[in-house]
Amino acid sequence: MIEAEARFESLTSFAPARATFSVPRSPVPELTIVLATLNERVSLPVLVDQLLQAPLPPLEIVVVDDGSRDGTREYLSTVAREDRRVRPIFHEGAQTLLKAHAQGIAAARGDLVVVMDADLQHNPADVPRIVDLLLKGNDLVVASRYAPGGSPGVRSPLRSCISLGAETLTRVLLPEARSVSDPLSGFYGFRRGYYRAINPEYRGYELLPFVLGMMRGRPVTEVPYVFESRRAGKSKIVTRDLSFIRVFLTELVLAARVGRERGDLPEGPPASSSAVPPGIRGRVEP
Ligand SMILES: Nc1nc2c(ncn2[C@@H]2O[C@H](COP(=O)(O)OP(=O)(O)OP(=O)(O)O)[C@@H](O)[C@H]2O)c(=O)[nH]1
Ligand SMILES: [Mg+2]
Repeated sequence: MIEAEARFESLTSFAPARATFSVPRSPVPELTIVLATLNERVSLPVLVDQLLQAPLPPLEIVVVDDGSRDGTREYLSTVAREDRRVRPIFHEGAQTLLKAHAQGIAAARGDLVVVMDADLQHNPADVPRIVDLLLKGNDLVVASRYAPGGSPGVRSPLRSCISLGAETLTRVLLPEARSVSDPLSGFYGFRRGYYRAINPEYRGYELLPFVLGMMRGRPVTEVPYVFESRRAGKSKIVTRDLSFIRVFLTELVLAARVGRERGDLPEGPPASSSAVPPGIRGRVEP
């Protein structure tokens, strides 16, 4: 291993978390919605109910919980017993959103995958639109706060500056991110056939830069969305101690590496995917 690689490995590795896979299996779904939770007891039940009732193809909801202490786990255990479409994966400690999402996708069984936050800042009413575009043959659909009609919501000047800096850095380091208006969106859907497992020790915040690299430059379709204000629970990502900056920078370098390792990437979508209607990809759907 060359020196730079060794340095990144040491930055990104830490003790493996113990996982409990509590998985009552439902019939194979077409769609997997991947959620990560850290103390989301108030928002999660509302989100799960809305997703289960939404006009969507047969689905499962995989929820990766990292040691929540506010009753989220108890809720998940109960709902999973009642409805086999909800599949919790329990970890003992916080392991970062990137790792949690990667684990959720590794457990996914649907040909289509949607990733979103569990705190209702991503509106479940937007999910059918993303899924519809995937069903029409789009490979990666990104919900964008910056596409016409979208909004990043109300945020402090500091938070806006942090977001702008992070987005700019992402575009500098990642060529695949340059054509996307919201390259750090946490709300997106893709065909699982394009996904390639990342090193399980990588940690960070957003998986989308990695997914962009895995798409091998295929066009990305964007849909606008409004980032809602958090109404319950607390933000976990932007913390006072600024350690998130180092984690984020490391994550971007690793994502750029995934984009460069093109020779190893899967060639195309799963056999079940439909033909792509001409002209629908690579643009913003109003
Ligand atoms: N499993 C797991 N989930 C996490 C972790 N960190 C955050 N989450 C979840 O990831 C989602 C997004 O986290 P937030 O802290 O709300 O991040 P954010 O929406 O970018 O920030 P705010 O706008 O301040 O809320 C929520 O569903 C969190 O519960 C983690 O380390 N592990
Ligand atoms: Mg949030």
